[in-house]
Amino acid sequence: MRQILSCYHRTSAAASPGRPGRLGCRHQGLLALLAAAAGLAGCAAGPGPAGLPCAELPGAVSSLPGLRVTQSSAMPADDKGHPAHCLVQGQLGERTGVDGKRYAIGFEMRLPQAWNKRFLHQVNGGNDGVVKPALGDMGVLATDALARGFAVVSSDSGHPGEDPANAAAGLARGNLFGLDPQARRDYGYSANAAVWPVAQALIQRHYGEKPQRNYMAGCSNGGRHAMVAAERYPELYDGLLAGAPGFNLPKAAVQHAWDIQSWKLVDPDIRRAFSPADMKLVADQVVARCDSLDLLVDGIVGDLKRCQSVFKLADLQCGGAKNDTCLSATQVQALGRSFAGPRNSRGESLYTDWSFDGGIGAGGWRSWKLESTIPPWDRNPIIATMGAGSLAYIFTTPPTRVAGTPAALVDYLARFDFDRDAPRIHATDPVFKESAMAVMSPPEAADPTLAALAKRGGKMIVYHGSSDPVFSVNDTLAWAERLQHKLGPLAAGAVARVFPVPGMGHCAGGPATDQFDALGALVAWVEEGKAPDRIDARVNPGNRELPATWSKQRSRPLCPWPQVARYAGGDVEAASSFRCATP
Ligand SMILES: [Ca+2]
Repeated sequence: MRQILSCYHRTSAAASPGRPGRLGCRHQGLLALLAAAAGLAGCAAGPGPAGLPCAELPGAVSSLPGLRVTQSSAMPADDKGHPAHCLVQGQLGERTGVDGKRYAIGFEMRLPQAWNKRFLHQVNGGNDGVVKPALGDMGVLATDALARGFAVVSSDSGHPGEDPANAAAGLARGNLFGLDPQARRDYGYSANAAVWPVAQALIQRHYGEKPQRNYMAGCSNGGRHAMVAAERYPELYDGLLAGAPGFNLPKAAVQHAWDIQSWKLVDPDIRRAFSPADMKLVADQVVARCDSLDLLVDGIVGDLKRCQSVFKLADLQCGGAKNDTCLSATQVQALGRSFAGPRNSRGESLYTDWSFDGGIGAGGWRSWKLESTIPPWDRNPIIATMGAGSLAYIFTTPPTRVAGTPAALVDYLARFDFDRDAPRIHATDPVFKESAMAVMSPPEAADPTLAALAKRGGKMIVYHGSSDPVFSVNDTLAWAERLQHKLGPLAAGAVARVFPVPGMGHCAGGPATDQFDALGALVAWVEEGKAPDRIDARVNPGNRELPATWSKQRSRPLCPWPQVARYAGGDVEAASSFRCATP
């Protein structure tokens, strides 16, 4: 790989006389290691002309071992703001797993003609397994990264999604790759290290120079990827954007089993444990009790932390029979149990607790916690078992085989034993030499320093919906507090800032100002040294879950934890009337 990069280096220098290459020796050594990890070796096709057109890119990288480009097409500008670009698709590191199945890292890269000289490594949600379009669309951004001129790469993290045979059996989301340890590792972290140098090679071949800045961005599992990369591959990225980071994903899957068992205290059919009206009642009560803690009654719980000691779930318990204005005693018990988080019989926490916030009555919360469908959509009953297959196949060692029917998946979660089964997310065996937690989490998650990222001047922005039902905002805020405690608030804030989004669910949605330019804020921080003291956010006017009393133009600053938005006078619908302050 050292040779490969020398080739690119020479190519670049030949194309741009007088512009010195920026590839340092330290980088070469690192990339050689990464290339070795990715199974790449040897030299590319040799020095060639820089700025190769799209059609010539496959030939230019064809001798990279392990890389097979399947398509390279010039794409026209579209009506969604995307510029004309070169679309490259391919497979990397094709191999046979210990389960006898074929694996490869599928990827695509989009290289815009009008390039802003930045690279964005898009990391995706769910269980991966799908090469999502490399657009750099985060859900909270009005303009995606490709439309901004980034060269964007996206991958499936090394495994296929739906296996037709599994889909026929009703098993959701292609979890069977968890039977292969390399596929687990690729999903956890190593696919990103394999894709990065390929993306760099395509950029250098297409533009004749390497990117001036490298970024990574994603939400949910993608946010997890970014937090993992910040620790495992800090040399590769100048800036990382981590939305709703599921950096303890196996633990969050344990929570899923805990939730199912909690809801079953109320009703064997978990959909009926809480009606939409019941959850709206809870959310309304949270807002009623906590809205004013941030000193402005505006339907937003800005002071999330104080809210947790002020809001009392037990206040909602019916004095007599259950009716529309209260919860049954069992409902109060079940919801309290869920929000307290999973524990084993010794009382040890197995994940984290959760925050009561104004968005927990929203449809997204319900969909993840109580009521959702799994494929095949037309045949399965509505039921929330999205994490069951993941917990069974990917996050326990050895993998647990469960039937793919909704009933079997619910049964697996309902029988999950928090003493016997939960420790298996930390377990290893001769085949799976890394535990699921080791594969999926940042190595220093429990004691973060971000030392290597900070040393090179890298930056990370994290955002997280306060009503996220999938990954608890409390887990992310506790991580921020550990970092601040470890480094001191100033040093911590110089490398990473965490922005809770009041009312927002998982990655977007809910009664929230969920549209904000976190990517632009990251670029300004990395490239201009403008640290994000606030990120102004606005509502999506088409969001049907916005309270009727809110302006469709409402905006608010998102504030770096532990600060909260304080009203400072003026239009209550405008972010400019607020400042971030420590409560
Ligand atoms: Ca308020």
